[in-house]
Amino acid sequence: MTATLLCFLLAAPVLLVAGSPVHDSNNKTVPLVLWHGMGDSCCNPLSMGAIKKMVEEEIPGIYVLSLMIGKNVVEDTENGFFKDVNEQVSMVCTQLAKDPQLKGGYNAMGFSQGAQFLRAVAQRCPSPPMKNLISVGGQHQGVYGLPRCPGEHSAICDMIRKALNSGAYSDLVQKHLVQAQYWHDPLNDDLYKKHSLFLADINQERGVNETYKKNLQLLEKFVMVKFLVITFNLLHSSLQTETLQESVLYKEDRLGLAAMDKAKKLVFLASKGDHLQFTNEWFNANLLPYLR
Ligand SMILES: *[C@@H]1O[C@H](CO)[C@@H](O)[C@H](O)[C@H]1NC(C)=O
Ligand SMILES: CC(=O)N[C@H]1CO[C@H](CO)[C@@H](O)[C@@H]1O
Repeated sequence: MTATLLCFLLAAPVLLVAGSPVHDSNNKTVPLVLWHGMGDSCCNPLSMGAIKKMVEEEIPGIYVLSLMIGKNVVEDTENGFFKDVNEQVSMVCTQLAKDPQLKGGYNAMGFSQGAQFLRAVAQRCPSPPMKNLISVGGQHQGVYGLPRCPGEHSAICDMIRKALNSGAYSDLVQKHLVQAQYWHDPLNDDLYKKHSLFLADINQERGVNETYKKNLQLLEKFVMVKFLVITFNLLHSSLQTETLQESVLYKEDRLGLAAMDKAKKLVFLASKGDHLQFTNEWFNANLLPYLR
């Protein structure tokens, strides 16, 4: 039998270079909310910090909020491994609703797991309105394996792999391990549907919540970036990739993606690099237009 999988790798910090922001008092910019990937934090100067700076430089006057889950960078990083995802999403919804700068709406950009978390924000929390959702290497159909894990966190990653392999769908692991909550073993679909606390809920595996569907339709664009090195490697394994249009999620229309596709709201982009590796030029040419 062949199983199907979409993108399934995790975060490595993105390397970018940027200068200092330029401010403009007469600005009509759309604020941007960033959600970092696994092993990363809101404010790492080599990843989210660099992206924030670069966007601020390219779009003078823009308000960029890089989400910190917890009280400081250490907590933020740990929470990316261990904090219940549904709680994280609900914290973020509260934070966004309270932020006066976001009242008129905002664009959202999520990296790796941060991308599926922001999709949950779009589906669950329509106010303030999210305009464009940009998913950079998101794993909207989940992961099955943790082949990449940020170097400095390799001990944590080994522990997580063990826990996932021994019982990703047990209640204990589900409740305490972020990656278990978007673990999707294509050979054990029933277990996934029944026990996945986060991904199976936002992907409407246990029944369709019309509110999720309606809220997702409110997006102006849903931009999905994939990284071609990963796709290429998959071709050499026993698993096969499928396009979003080939997926059951799309065919059963559990999220209204077909309608969004028809309305040209779905944008598929590819970057030649490995997971989360791209250049400033690629970012500016391909993603910046959705932030203006
Ligand atoms: C559907 O989703 C909304 C938004 O999160 C939630 O308030 C509501 O309780 C959900 N309905 C069901 C039946 O789960
Ligand atoms: C520097 C500055 O004034 N930025 C503002 C530009 O406009 C947005 C949206 O009104 C504000 O959120 C920024 O603070």
